[in-house]
Amino acid sequence: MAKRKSRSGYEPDPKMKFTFGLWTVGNPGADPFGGPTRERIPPWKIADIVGSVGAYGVNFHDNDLIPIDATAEEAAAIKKDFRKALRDNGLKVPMATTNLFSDPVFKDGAFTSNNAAIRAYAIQKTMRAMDLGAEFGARIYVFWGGREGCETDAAKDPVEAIKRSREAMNFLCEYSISQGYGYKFAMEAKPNEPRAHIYNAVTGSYLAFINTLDHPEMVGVNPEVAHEHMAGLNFVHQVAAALEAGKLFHIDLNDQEFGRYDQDFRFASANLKHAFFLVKLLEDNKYNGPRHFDSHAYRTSDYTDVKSFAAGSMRSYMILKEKAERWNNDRAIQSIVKQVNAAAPAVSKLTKKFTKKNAKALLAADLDRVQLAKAKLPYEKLDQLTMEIIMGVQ
Ligand code: DIG
Ligand code: MN
Ligand code: MN
Repeated sequence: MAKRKSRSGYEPDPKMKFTFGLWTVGNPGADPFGGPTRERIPPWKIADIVGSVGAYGVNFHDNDLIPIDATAEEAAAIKKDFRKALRDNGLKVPMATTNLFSDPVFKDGAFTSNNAAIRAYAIQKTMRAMDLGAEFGARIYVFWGGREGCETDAAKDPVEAIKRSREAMNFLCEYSISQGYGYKFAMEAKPNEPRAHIYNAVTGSYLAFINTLDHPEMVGVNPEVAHEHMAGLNFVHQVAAALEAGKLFHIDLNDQEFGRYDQDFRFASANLKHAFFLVKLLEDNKYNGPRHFDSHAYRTSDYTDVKSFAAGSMRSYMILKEKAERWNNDRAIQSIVKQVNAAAPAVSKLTKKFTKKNAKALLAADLDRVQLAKAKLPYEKLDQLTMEIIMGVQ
């Protein structure tokens, strides 16, 4: 059996491209029921914390970096300090995005607002944020429509909302092309919060929406663990659908109790089994995009504990990555996996491609359902072996 690594043996691997948003490590701990519990720190200081735990990079919304009301001089000074911190810490900026949810102007949506001038302002703001992201080398651009929704369907026609989203996305794809930014756009779903109902509630909604765009090849998805859990879904299956469609352009890792508000917990800190199978899926499929921790420390943490949150996020991923390798190399497990995947070449070749001959042969095939139903499926044993790897006894 592979020698277990020492406690310190799970350093973040640069090939994992672990990233944190400025808004995650820099989250000052406010919530809807209370103000900040930590001092607000500038982007350069957040980058120093992210660099100190050995992350690959840092991401930002336009206004995480440049406040919406900053003067040109203030913006220049902020960017100078931030650029220095990126250099000093060897950090990259793989992803950028737009804050289309904080300012009151977006209270009834951005791209889907009922006000045409606000829709235009949202697109303008995104163009400027795309410029800013490109300035720092970002090649992935995330769209999270936190305000694209409603509290009452009396307010907006959901079909019209889709058309407005499509108009914005088609325009912004063309903008990226015309500017030569080479962005890969990644759409992030969420079922609710802050709106009572958010359009494109789950990743699957976006996988359908993308195909209706003028440049579907430029657009993929950015699934987030907490958001699909809020919808009561199996996150691993949503990511599998995105991977299989070649649309997993980015991923937001965190954790979440089912049936709760968006908790954005530290990765793997709530549902260890789901986290294990997610890491296994990403590694088995050689996902090579950034692994972004869109999460934040408990409100009770000081910045020393925030560092533990960030380091723990990456460490848990590395530990689960090793456990996934154990699972793939475990003889007892692999022998069950082999046993339950029964081949039947005489008939399976018939359905690879339809022909009248294959259809005739399949209709004539002797397939005895009673006999077939007797196949052994020792999933209890398989799951116990899996759980023992997760629990650390294998
Ligand atoms: C929330 O889960 C959203 C926003 O934080 C951001 O727009 C996006 C980027 O990861 N995730
Ligand atoms: Mn979230
Ligand atoms: Mn997110």
